[in-house]
Amino acid sequence: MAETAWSVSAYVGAAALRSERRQRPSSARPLAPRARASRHHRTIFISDTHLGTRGCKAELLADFLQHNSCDTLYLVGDIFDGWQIKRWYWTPAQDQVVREVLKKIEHGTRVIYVPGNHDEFLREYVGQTAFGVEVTREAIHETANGKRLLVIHGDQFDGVIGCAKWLAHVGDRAYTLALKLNDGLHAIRRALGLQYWSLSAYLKRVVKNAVEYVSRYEEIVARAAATRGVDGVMCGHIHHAEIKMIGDILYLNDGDWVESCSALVEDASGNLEILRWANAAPQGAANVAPTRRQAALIQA
Ligand SMILES: [Mn+2]
Repeated sequence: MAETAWSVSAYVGAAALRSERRQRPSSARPLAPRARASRHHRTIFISDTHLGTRGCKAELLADFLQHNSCDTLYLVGDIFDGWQIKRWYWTPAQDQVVREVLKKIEHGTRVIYVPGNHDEFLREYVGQTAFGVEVTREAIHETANGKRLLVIHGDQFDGVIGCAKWLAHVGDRAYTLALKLNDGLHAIRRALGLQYWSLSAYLKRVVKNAVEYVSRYEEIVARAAATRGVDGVMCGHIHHAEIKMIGDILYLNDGDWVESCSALVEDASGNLEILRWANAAPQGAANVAPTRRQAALIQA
């Protein structure tokens, strides 16, 4: 495990150096110029990017990071996918994601990394800072309007929900297959000039079990947060972005970058919002839609 962790961090370092040299045009497809201005946030939360897999929507994520700056960036777990280490898949766009994060650090953004279950090898580094990234088991984030949020990835509740970890691995295989089909569909739709649409996200939405799973998960996380004396909880893991009150607890989930391509952001007043980046696909250069901001604002 330690060896795996070492090679991944070495790889990230090497990737950053290579990227440095790749400032000139290369064979890598450049991102289309964006028709949007950059936006600054007090805080950005992202998770479940699953870098190292085919499912990762790295071009969209790199584009999002380029167009959204922040004082603090929380990486809320499953950023790298260590479960896929034998089938490691890396692209120039994923390189660029790493480069965008390092660029943010250079520009003064504080980056806090809370490892999840797919990048649990990084939990060995809890309490340390690597490449300017602070690694921590969990964090307490205080919003601009004084709300205290417990920041966790959220996989620790899988057992309580009744899903063993080995079952999650089996699920991961099936899920990877669904994502492959999804990417094929994405390529066809792109060729037809249609907007990004997620098959796996759609399947999850229509499967009743998944819905029940999500609501049970949300309640369990909120209940656990209540015992910690915080105002809210910020997590990821289930790939389902959300902002809602559960009892007295503000439940926040920043979604993912394999299906929904969403982030949770906080403005200077402490307002929280889910940003969905999927409809601003770089590939749709001729027809750049404005970023759809969904799931509304909440006065936290
Ligand atoms: Mn997870």
